[in-house]
Amino acid sequence: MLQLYFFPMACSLACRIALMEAGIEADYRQVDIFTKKVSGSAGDYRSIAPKGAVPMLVLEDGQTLTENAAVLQYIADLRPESGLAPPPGKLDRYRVQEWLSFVGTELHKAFLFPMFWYANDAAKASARERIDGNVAVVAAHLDGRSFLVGERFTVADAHLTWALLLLRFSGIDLSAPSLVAYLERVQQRPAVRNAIGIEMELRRKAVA
Ligand SMILES: N[C@@H](CCC(=O)N[C@@H](CS)C(=O)NCC(=O)O)C(=O)O
Repeated sequence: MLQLYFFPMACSLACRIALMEAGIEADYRQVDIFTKKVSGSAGDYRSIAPKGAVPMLVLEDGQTLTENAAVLQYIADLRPESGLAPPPGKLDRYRVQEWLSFVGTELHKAFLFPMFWYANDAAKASARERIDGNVAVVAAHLDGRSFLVGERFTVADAHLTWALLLLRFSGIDLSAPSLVAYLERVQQRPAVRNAIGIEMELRRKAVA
């Protein structure tokens, strides 16, 4: 069985959403990304995951895969019929990769790390200044569209859903009608709603 190393409501949520959308059972292993402790184990997470970050997927043969963009596409390709990623070679596959990269770099790292990880005030101010422009790019793209790419929910939507939830939590203005409608639409999906519900509960316990 696949194993997903995750921290509740961290970016690994996108992988849980993708697994649940694909109907793939997995063994979920909770990591404290601050102390690097894995629940139920005495060892240091970095001994199996040198980057120390989630998500990490352990494949059936024991190999590990990291980086949301790669893990999400791997999950999608396990169930091509799910439509979670268009087939390799199609332009829309590159569109999904384009959005995975944008979410992972311009929404996630460019904003959330300076805000939450030991940054000084100047770094925080600069990240805040930049994020509105990047959010506007997403809002304009979603205007008149149901999903980021094509007519179906893809792993790029799983990644964006997580990023928007974190941006909203951080007080970023997501009031553009296309973003409001998008967040409502994706959270009507049972897999998305269940994945978020599970992780919110685990997060509450983790910080209690
Ligand atoms: N580039 C990686 C970033 C992963 C990442 O930053 N994960 C965060 C949680 S959202 C983490 O585990 N941080 C702990 C750390 O970097 O020490 C990806 O896209 O998967």
